[in-house]
Amino acid sequence: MIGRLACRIDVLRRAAACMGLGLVVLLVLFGVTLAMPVETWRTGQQFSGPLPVLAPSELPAAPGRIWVDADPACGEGARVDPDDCLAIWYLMGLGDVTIAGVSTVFGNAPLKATDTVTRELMTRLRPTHGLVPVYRGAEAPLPESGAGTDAERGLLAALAEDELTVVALGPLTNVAAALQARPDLHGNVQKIVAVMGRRPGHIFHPAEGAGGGTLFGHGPVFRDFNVVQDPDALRVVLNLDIPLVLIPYEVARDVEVDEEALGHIAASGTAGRWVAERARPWLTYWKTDIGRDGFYPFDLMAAMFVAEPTRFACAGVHVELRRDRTVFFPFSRMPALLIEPLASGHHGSHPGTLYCHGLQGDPQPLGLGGVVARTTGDPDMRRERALGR
Ligand SMILES: [Ca+2]
Repeated sequence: MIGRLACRIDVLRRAAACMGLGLVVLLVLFGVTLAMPVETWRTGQQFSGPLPVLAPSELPAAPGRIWVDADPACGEGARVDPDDCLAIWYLMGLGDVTIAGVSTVFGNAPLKATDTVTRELMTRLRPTHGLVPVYRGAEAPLPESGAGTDAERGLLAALAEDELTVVALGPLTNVAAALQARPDLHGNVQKIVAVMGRRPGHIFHPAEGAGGGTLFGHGPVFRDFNVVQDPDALRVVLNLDIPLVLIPYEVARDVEVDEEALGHIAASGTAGRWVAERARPWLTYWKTDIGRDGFYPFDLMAAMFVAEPTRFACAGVHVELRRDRTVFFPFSRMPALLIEPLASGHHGSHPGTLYCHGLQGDPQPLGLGGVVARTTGDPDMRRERALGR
């Protein structure tokens, strides 16, 4: 009996030792994986190949009247992007664009915060740029929330007056709720400019081996935030017969907002100073955890597209909302808005979609409402794009 018990204890000891050894091997393999160099295909460049570029004459003209739907949360935390605030500040500075209204949506922060931040920003912009009404929108994704909000009523009233372009900087909840309620007004939506979309296999990985303080320099990986926040709203928008312009991570990668750019923005006036101050924690996060001197200004790129569409390299694409099986767990399980070039013969949905994947022409400063952000000017990326023309 005692001999049998000793034998069992011995087996258990050996099993525990094997498990321990296996765990150590797994940890070593995990560490080696993280320490491996980061291939550039993770940003969607080499992996997917070049995309065609439409001629400037084929791009939509700059709109005269827009509606901005946004989830501004600048200053609401060190890891909350200030992009909506920068975009609204920039759009308000465009002399030749009328902003019919600004609606707020949950996203970067709960609605209570995004609505408050928007109103604070608009109050600071009002003395120099005039009054633009703000409409409170959805506090949760469809179908729980979205219908019957001030945002929905405001957008529909503006559409009933005249044509406009919708600039959607957050989840599409408000836009979907409003437009699905009134098909008769769809003809007055010139297009929807939305910050989202990616190529299959594309992971939003801003460190790209640049260093940073986490995971051997691999740094954080971002989600296609506006897609995953409300895929049902996106599905509604994709089923509308309204032209769609996608401003993806990929094009934001062409521009960095650094200390110098924030300094210019701060020097522009009261509102610029407020926005720049609230953007600094985000810049610090990019410096310390991502290892870059500046951050990619996602929503600001959509605002720049409104102002200067011909500066953008855009391709006509098919789009599909589905899982991306070319990337690894857990990203493959998230809903993804994936694009394929029109020429690929892929059967997607929603005709009339532009995917603006880069900036056109030589690297040069982009106007930022009278100030300047430098372009990153990645020569390999531009060469690939030139080959795609
Ligand atoms: Ca946003």
